Amino acid sequence: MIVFITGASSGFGAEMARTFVSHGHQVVISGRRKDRLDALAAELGNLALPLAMDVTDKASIDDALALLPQSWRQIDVLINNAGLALGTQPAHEAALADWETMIATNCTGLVTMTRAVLPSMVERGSGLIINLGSIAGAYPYPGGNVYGATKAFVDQFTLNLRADLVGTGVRATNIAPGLCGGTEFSNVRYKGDDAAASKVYEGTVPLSAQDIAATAFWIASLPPHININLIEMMPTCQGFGPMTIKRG
Ligand code: NDP
Ligand code: 8X3
Repeated sequence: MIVFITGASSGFGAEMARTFVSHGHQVVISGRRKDRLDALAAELGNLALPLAMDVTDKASIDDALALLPQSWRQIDVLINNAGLALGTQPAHEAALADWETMIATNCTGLVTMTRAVLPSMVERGSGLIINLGSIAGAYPYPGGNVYGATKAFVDQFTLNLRADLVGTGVRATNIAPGLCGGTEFSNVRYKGDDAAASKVYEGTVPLSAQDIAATAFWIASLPPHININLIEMMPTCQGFGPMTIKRG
């Protein structure tokens, strides 16, 4: 298989690259930080191809895809993993620029990549798109505002892809994880406040990037007649908050 992973310079994406390469698959590892991609490519050997690009910039995506060598062009699996949360402030205090960046990355970036890669999958009658949603797309929490909304978009876009792709042989899946540690997700969300970031996981056994990578690999290894629409997964220690009621 040829697997194209966005956001492979850290976290889930890097671990998914390790998993697919360890099973003998070719993996395009993409992201903005070229040094990270080069280091991962050096670790993984010639089954990994580093490709620097920014999913918020269509020209950057187009340029990167145009650079793919001929033997890497037939993408079997696109994993739209690049994404981020910024901030935990309530809606009336959050920075508009943070909201715009989340929408540009988690929504616009994901659909731009999908639109670029999908036609050749349909033409070949096979392919798989795995999108990284989140439980934040299904359940609201204070400070989740636009991050949760972008992940709800991912959920519904994946289902609508399914609606369009029935009969084409192309599959689409949304993996929607809950609390997951060992990635840079919270460091990014708390803008480099690493103490606040690590507090998120204190006293928990969160999901790991390996858990997500194993899930993505399992989905991609299923026979072509099976489409997993949605996998929602949480660590056992995570549950749901009560409804908020302001009294008095
Ligand atoms: P990380 O911060 O470790 O990884 C995010 C990746 O996205 C990085 O490789 C980063 O690379 C890339 N990225 C961010 N912005 C861009 C951009 N504009 N263009 C290209 N690449 C970009 O986080 P995780 O691995 O934890 O998260 C991966 C995905 O999983 C995200 O979509 C996240 O929302 C989702 N998720 C995470 C959960 C968690 O608890 N960790 C739970 C549920 C979902 P670079 O900076 O080099 O561009
Ligand atoms: C990441 C999970 O609960 O921090 O998508 O929003 S959560």
